[in-house]
Amino acid sequence: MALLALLSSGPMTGYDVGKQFSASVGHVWHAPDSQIYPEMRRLNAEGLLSARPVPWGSRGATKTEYALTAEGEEELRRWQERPPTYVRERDPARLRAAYFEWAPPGAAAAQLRAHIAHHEEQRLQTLRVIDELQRRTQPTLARRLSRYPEQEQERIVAFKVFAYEGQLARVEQEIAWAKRGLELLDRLGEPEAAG
Ligand code: VNL
Repeated sequence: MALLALLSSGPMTGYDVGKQFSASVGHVWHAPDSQIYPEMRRLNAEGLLSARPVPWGSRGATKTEYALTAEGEEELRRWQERPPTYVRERDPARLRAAYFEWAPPGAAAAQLRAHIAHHEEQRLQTLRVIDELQRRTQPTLARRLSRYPEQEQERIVAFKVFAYEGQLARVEQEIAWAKRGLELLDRLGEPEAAG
């Protein structure tokens, strides 16, 4: 569905799909190139994407350009009607934290500081993405907006920003949680040496 959503911004070559995916929808739905290309072929075989050769360079070579079909658009609408599915919790940071009594001296605090550093980085990236979207300078979004009249553009931007605000709230919560963990470790101190 992330690929169909990306292609709803306009037709693009397989190469551009790979590039634009990671710079747009890939921020909320990560997929490696190794998954993208087979999936494009599958969506094409299912009739949700069309593929056509377009000229490439001056030597008569071609590259494949993919476009969302009418069935692909219908699939996007059906997807928006389906209830979301939720996966059961599998969180490596929470799992490790639940058993910090096994952490050698300093290891639990180091885990939490790494957790904070990772999410501080994610937070900055998310803020950069939100800024690009609000300025409408992000290339995929700019291209998408060019296909819509002005009065529809505002809600298209607002929905993208809304999604990243959810991501922002989550990373900020992770930072706050890990900071509370550092305080907890301070309060509890190191265990007595065994034996
Ligand atoms: C789009 C552009 C989507 C930039 C994004 O994330 C993004 C888009 C969902 O127009 O499809 O960051």
